[in-house]
Amino acid sequence: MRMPKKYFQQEAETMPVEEIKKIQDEKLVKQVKYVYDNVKYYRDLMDKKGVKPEDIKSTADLHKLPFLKKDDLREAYPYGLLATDLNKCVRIHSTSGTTGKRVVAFYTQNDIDMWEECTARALVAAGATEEDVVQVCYGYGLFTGGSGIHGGSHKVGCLTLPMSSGNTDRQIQFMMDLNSTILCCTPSYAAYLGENLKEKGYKPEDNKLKAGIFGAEPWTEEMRRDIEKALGIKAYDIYGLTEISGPGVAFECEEQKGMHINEDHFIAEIIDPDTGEVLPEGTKGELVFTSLDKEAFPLIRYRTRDICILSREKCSCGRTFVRMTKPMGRSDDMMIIRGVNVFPSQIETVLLNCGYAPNYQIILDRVNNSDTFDINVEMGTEDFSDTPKEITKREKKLQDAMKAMLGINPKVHLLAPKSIPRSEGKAVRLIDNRKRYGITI
Ligand code: DLL
Repeated sequence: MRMPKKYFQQEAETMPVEEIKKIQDEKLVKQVKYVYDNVKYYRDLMDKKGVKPEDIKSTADLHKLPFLKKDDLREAYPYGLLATDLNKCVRIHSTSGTTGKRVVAFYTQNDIDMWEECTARALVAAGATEEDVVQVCYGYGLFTGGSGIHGGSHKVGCLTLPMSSGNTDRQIQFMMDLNSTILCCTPSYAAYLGENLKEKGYKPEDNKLKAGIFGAEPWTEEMRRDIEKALGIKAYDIYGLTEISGPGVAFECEEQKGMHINEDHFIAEIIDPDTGEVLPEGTKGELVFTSLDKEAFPLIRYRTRDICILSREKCSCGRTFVRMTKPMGRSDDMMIIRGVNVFPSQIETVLLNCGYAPNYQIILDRVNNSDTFDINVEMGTEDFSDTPKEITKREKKLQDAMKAMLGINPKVHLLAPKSIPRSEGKAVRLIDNRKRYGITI
């Protein structure tokens, strides 16, 4: 058996912090000039703030630059933030926007290579070598999970099983017949697979899995322990977002104490979500990313809305990249349901498009490690019906419209007018019973 390599790109992953800073300084100056010259949207934002590319001489000047928010992406949809000729782009991926328009991110071949190197780093940190069989059950398609990990797995030289999500019986059959050694999926699906394996009479030692790389949604340390026990593996966290590339912006090493951010490609800042002020290391706040190498869709000071803490404490794995904690919450109202990002404003858009008033309530819970998602919606007094057949028909129609907008299927319940309790102040739109299990997003 081949000894696992410790790092995919040792030089980059273990370089002294002063060197990381130097590289970031140089790349930042170039990237800011590049966006200013090539993206009118940025030029306007910077001009409005009175800052020119020449004002940015190093990362110490980063705070002078304007933030970019998800709303900017909606405003610039679809090509407004594209920094290169569309002919140079080879792929798009997409994630939820706050209303009907989705976020679309573009990639050149160099962008894809850089991203796949990041996911390869994550795989190697979890012990991957070319002898491994990597079962990728993140979704393939517009979602970045499947193809991002898939590309990294190729770079490491692993045998890659492009399973995509769902079809649990086939997942288990391939896992057992093809001897998968590394499992990549959302943590809730990993837990679900563990339960299914048990139901089918398999013990943890019956599979050949040694590690799992799980992310795209919040999960707790308790959940990590359950998954590790159920599958007989070591479970690693991985973080990322479509806007910045996808999975692999940050990844866990064998220490399992926070995720190393790939700082040769991205600068991370923590800000106060209310004031925008940059906070010192070790303080809890909103994570902001600046890309350093992206060609098609470079983002400067992009507000992720994820709340976390950064730490530069030395890590025994030898990597020098700063570490982020698991996201501890959001500074907006985004929910992650079965690994899919959902905004209440998307639900309101569907209701309005389908002729309903936005009197609704979202109820989330977790049953057998899987999210349940119910939406109660009031009927109006004019179109009220109490015929069960008619109600079922309307519920189905609304449910289909929700599925088309959100990509996941809620259970829609139509209720009599005025049956959702009115609150004195802000409407209580969300009842998230998953908090009982430590899930905070
Ligand atoms: O979820 C990318 C990804 C795919 C990451 C596979 C890891 C594995 P988006 O769909 O754009 O991209 O969603 C990004 O998901 O801002 C976080 O709020 C949340 N998120 C991602 N990873 C984690 C994680 C992908 N490990 C949003 N823990 C981010 C908690 C996570 N939340």
